[in-house]
Amino acid sequence: MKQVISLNGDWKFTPVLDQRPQNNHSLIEGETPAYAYPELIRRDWETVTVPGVWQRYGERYSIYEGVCWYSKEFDISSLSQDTKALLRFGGVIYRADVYVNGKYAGFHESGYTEFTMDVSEFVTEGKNHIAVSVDNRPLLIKWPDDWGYFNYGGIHRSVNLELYSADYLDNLEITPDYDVSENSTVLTIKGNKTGDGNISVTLDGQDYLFDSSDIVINAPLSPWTPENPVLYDLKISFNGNTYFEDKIGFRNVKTDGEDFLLNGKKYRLNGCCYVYDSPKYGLYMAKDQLSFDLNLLKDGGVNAIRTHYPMDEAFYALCDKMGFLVWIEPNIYCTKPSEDEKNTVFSRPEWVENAKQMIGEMIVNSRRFASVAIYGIGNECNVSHSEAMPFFKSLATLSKKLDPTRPTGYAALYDWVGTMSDIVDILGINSYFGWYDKISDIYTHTPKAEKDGKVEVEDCNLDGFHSLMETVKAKLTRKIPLLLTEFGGDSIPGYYSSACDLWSEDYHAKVISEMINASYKHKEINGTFIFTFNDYLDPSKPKNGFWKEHNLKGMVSYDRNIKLPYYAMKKAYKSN
Ligand code: ADA
Repeated sequence: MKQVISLNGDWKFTPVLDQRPQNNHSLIEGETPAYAYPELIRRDWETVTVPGVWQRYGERYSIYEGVCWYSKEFDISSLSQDTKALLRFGGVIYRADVYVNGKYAGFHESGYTEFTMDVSEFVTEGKNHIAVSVDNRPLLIKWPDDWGYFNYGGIHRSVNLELYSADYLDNLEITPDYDVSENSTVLTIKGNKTGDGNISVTLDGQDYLFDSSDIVINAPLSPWTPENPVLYDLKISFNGNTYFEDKIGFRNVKTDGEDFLLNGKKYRLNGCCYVYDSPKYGLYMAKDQLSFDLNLLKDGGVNAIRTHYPMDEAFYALCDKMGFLVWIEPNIYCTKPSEDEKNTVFSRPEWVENAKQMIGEMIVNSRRFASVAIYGIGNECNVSHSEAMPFFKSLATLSKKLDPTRPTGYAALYDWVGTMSDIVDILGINSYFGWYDKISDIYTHTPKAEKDGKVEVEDCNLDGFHSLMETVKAKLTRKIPLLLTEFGGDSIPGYYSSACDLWSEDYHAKVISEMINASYKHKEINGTFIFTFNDYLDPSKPKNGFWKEHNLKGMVSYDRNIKLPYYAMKKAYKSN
């Protein structure tokens, strides 16, 4: 039997303002910090809502980096000797140290993936207490080591306690695929069955019985596509108890030479990147924000989304329902050691392990969703470094082992492709022709025309882009599909210019339409991902009077007001 107790809702919360060692998680090993005592009087702690980020709990936490403690009491109505108790955290950014009833249950590092902790030996029948210390500081290991998006802190995704007792089914792995030649689903289910009895699966009203938990179901159902995102009811039960009940879609994603294929046919990805950052919720992926954003993307003609880090289940579920193909990746991001550096993060065991852990958790959490199409393994790293290739090879191998049905991808910085085409199935190219090459000085980012004292109508001039593509093609070690995984420019929301000044929405719109048109000149390019859907907090941008803490490459502003480039995207994608 499985019982789920939601630990979402009110928690007690306090920041640790005195960060000397005795107060944080790194205190004397084996000793419980006072913050974790169940009986501690927490009169002076605040009541906050989980999921959430502390930057939204009050103005005073907006730039706080450090340790905060969370505490909650909960009841377990009945518990038997052999009950397995599993805490499931959807995401805690960044390090979580968990205490149950004052006992240390373990820790987890990396902020965007789901993880579980077996707390069977710590829970009791009746009243229980959980305390979590959350640390968002970039300490020893923290991918990425270069921050391109805001460093939020907190328990930003759901927390549940799962209780398994007597006969049960756990560790369910559900992978949907589609056999194009047979016109049939390939639903693979694996799990861990404790006890005798049959597993019953109901798919689209049809019942199937299995005595083992190694299941494949071929059913004559219609394939899922972004244009027709058909989903079917799936229920998995064991000895009369339900372990999974949701909608599921089936499709086949693969590559063939230079082509990206969906359900056996060449498919063009009209994509947009999505660095989720909500003015209301920060990193917490609330359903109303997701649905607002995804509706705008759909209406803008977008059929594919690329994210810079693994997302919440709610996002994948909505993409399944609304019809988006999704490229997800762990935040192995912009890591560029110079050639002469040795023992880089690409080879240090604790960093490598952490990267593999992220890939593993990302795939385990997302593989049941039809929308999830490509597993990226990194973004804009120095892949020519001698330690990079073995690192990325190990990530690609792990990805294939955990889910052989999905292609792997990598997003390269311009022509920094190394021998990546040997390792991944799809190569993404990020380039900003028509934008960064138009700006004279990387610190002030002054428009060239203005600097020379001339005002002239800006033209994008994408010659550089076309020669980049020739360089990339020459560097490929074999034929694989290419995608433009980032391109665009920045615009200040509400800055219009008939002369098409740089930083205006007009110029931004022009770059978007000209780049999409330019992509059609290269048959190897299977799709385009505009960077990015919304403006977002970006600490990596210099404060130059144009950027004021926000990355301004959004089709919509941070507050989700539509910018002119959104209409350019819509026009280009709807006419293709
Ligand atoms: C890179 C990076 C993005 C963003 C972008 C930019 O391509 O992958 O996250 O930072 O640059 O705005 O320049």
